[in-house]
Amino acid sequence: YVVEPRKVTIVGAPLADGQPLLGVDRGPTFIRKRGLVQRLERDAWRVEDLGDLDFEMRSGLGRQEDFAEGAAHGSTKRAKMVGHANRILYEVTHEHARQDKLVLTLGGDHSIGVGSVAGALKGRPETAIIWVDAHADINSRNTSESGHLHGMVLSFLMNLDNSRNMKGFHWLNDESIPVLLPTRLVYVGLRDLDKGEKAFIRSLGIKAYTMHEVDKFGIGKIMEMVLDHILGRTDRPLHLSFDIDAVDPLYAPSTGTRVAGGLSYREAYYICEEVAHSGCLASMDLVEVNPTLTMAGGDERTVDMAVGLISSATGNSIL
Ligand code: 6HN
Ligand code: MN
Ligand code: MN
Ligand code: MN
Repeated sequence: YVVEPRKVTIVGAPLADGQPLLGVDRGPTFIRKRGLVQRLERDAWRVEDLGDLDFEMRSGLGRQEDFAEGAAHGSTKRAKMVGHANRILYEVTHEHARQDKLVLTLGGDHSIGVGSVAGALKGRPETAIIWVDAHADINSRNTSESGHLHGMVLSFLMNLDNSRNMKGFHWLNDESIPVLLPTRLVYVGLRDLDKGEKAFIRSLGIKAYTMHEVDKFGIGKIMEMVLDHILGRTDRPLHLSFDIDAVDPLYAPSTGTRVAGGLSYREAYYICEEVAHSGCLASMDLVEVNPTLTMAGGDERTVDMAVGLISSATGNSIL
């Protein structure tokens, strides 16, 4: 599968409402400041940067108001705001996927994956997804223990427990947006799952390479198995959803839900290099970068890692 030769669209998705910590909405700004566009241009991409989308709701669901807004409507927090933002993102990513471009979405928290993947699936229905994350992000409103929507992305895309009927997300009930099939998803890097998530993964038979398998087989073999599982001999579009918290906090500390025991620096890069090598990358999210969480003096490791991983996934090879 080949996107229109070397054309990439960058979409900033400055959303923090899928989790409780401010700052992750500034991820796209930090990533651009560290030279993303220049890196892509140097690698011979024609870059169209759409800037940051405007997710403001006129109806007064501002940040200042209680984050626990959701409490009044059951346990899921800020569903209206997150649903609204994702609808906007979905429309933009769909439009550019339809035009055969590489679509790069900069988060924002991982809840933006609802819109970016829905747009990818509508524009390129054969799309398969590699979800690189410490977490499985597959809770439904029934299984979520936190009510945070960044932990529930895949339940919307797969319509588990009828998620598409949640307030804010009705727009997903559109036959032209394919429901994500369990066979079209593969996880890498998992190490912190909720009980209900384990049950979903087992009962749906989703392929999951946790850190245990990374240790056991090594990242080389893992990526062979990942690509074999979702591509086989076919040539379908790949969507890479990369949550920076998949990487060990030693290398990527500036993120909201750190979990020890993650991907090494090289393992993270290797994943992106192999995705590039497949020649099938059609869309990508880089999410959960929150540099404001690092102590005074600043820490550029996490943002640099984000820029480097995007650069590798889009084909910048070492030699
Ligand atoms: N992420 N499983 C936890 C929850 O709240 O549902 C953590 C989710 C983390 C989500 O990192 O994108
Ligand atoms: Mn995630
Ligand atoms: Mn995560
Ligand atoms: Mn290879």
